[in-house]
Amino acid sequence: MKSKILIIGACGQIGSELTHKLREIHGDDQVVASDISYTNLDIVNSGLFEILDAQDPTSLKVCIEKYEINTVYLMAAMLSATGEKFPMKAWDLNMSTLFNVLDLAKNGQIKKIFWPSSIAVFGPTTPKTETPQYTIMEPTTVYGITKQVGERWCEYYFNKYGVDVRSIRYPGIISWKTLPGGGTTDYAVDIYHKAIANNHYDCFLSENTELPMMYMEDAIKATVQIMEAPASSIKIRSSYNLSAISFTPKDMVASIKKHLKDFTIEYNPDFRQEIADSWPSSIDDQDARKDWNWKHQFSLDDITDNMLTNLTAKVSS
Ligand code: AKB
Repeated sequence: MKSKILIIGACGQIGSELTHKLREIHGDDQVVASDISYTNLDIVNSGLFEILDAQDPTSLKVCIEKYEINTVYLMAAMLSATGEKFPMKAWDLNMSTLFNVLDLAKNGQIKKIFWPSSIAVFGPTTPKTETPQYTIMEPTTVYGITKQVGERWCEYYFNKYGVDVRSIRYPGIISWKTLPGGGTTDYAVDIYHKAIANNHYDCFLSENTELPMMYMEDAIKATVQIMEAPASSIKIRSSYNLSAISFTPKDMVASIKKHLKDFTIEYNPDFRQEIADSWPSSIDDQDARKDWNWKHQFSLDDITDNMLTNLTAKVSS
């Protein structure tokens, strides 16, 4: 089957880099990017683009039929920090878009779906280190609840209707091209921007808060890998644990100081500290490594090198 792809939420942090990667792999005419507004002109102007509100099932169906789409990457979501400010909006957005896509697949109009879950499915009662694939999951954020419920529905649609839906639990993702928005792990991107601009960062998490993180290139690699794997290798149809590295804000400071020795930081934890404290500090992802050969590449120092080099070049151009 030749993939004809729709990316929902293509202007966002992960959606935008995924769009470029999928266009590179499948060709520009095979990949339709979509979002609710023209927030990322690089994506809007670099190939097929549609304004699409995937909360509206009719608009979604029209778009799928117009381009004869058979594969959907549903990257639109309200993340953990913003979700706590707008709980019902987060619930509506995260759940309705998922149901709209799953139902089109149930009716045979879509053949394959990628839907991202998150480490936010875990909660304070989950084992904190090397969190296993199958464990206690009592998320305390609205975002985490939507991801946990979404996982159950993905598995249900696979078991009952044979829908080929694939998912990974992303950790915090670090990238320089597009800013993340509304997440608890966003500090790990912002710190590089502020290091270059001011040589100083006011951090909203405390210095020893350890969270699972990953560089964008690794996240895109995992996403492409799980979607390209034969259906028979995808043994988990809720969502796979996925891990690269774990670090604290203090570790980041040490890494940044190797390049900017006068860099300073101040810690002023806000409401996001409680969210971060409820999440694991490291993840056991042996199923992903075994089932579809997942392997990460970037260490914290690799990420720091890449972020500082690319952001500095971006600022000066
Ligand atoms: C967030 O911080 O909300 C996200 C996530 C871990 O899913 N980056």
